[in-house]
Amino acid sequence: MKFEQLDRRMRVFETAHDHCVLPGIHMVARIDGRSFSHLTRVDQAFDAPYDERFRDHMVAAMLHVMGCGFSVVYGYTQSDEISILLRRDDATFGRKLRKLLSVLAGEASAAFSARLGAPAAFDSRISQLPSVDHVVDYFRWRHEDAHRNALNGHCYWLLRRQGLDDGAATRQLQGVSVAERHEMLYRAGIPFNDVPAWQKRGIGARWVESVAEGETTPRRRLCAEYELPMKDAYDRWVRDLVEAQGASSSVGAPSQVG
Ligand SMILES: Nc1nc2c(ncn2[C@@H]2O[C@H](COP(=O)(O)OP(=O)(O)O)[C@@H](O)[C@H]2O)c(=O)[nH]1
Ligand SMILES: [Mg+2]
Repeated sequence: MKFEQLDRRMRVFETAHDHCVLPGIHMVARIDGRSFSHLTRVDQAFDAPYDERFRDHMVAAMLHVMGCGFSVVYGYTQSDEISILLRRDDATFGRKLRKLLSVLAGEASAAFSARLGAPAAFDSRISQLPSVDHVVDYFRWRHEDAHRNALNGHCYWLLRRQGLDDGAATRQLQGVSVAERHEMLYRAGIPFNDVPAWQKRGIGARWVESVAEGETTPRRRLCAEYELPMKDAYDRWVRDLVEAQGASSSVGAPSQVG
C-alpha cells in the first residue's frame, strides 16, 4: 500500500470522533496536578497546608500557560489547579478539544516540572459555558472551594501538628461546623482572618497594559493578583474581565511575562 493511501486509511481512526467547541461558547480549562497529594507529601517536602515555593511554581505554570499562544482573558490558581478562561472567539486549533486539552496539560506539566526540577503531570478538562453568568459562577465556585480548602487544611494540619495521625485528624473534623473550625483555629493562635488572602481566595492573573521603566510604548504584560476581592465584589471583577473582551481586539502572542 502506498504511504498516501495508508495515511488516509489510518488518519480516520484518529480524527473520526474529534469534537470542536461551538462558536460563541465560553471555554474554561481546569488543569489539575496529577497525584499531587503524593507529590507534595512524599516525593517533595513541601510545607503543609501551604508552601510559598509550591504556590510560586503554580503561579509560574499559570503564567506560562497564559502566555503560550492562546488568547486568555483570565487565569486563576488555588491548591494544585489552574483555571484558564479563553477568549470567547479564541480559534486556536479550530477549537478542537483533543488539541486544546492535551496542549494545555502538556504546557502546564512542562512549566511546572522545569521549575520543580522533577517530573510532574497535570490533567485538563474544559467546561463549555453558554453565558457570562455561567463563567462568573464557575470562578465563584473555584474561589469558594479555595476558601473551604484553606479552612479545612489549616484545621487538619493543626491536629496533625498536635500529634494525631491522618485517620484520627480526619475523624475528629467530621461533623465540626464552620463556626467551630474558626473557633478551633482562633484558640490555637491562627485566627482565620489573619490567614493570607492568597490561601483563602486563590490567585488571579490577567493581561494589563503598562509602560515599563525606560520604555515609551505600553506593552501587554501578565499581572498576578494575590489579594483578590471577595464574594459579590469578586463576581463583579470576573464579570468586568469577561465583558471587557468585547471591547478589546488584542489576541495572540504575549509581549512579555512579568
Ligand atoms: N504540602 C502542600 N500540599 C499542597 C499545597 N497546595 C496543594 N497541595 C496538595 O495538593 C493536593 C491537591 O488535591 P487533589 O487534586 O484532590 O489531589 P491529587 O488527586 O492527589 O492531585 C492536596 O493533597 C493538597 O494538600 C501546598 O502548598 N503544600
Ligand atoms: Mg490534583
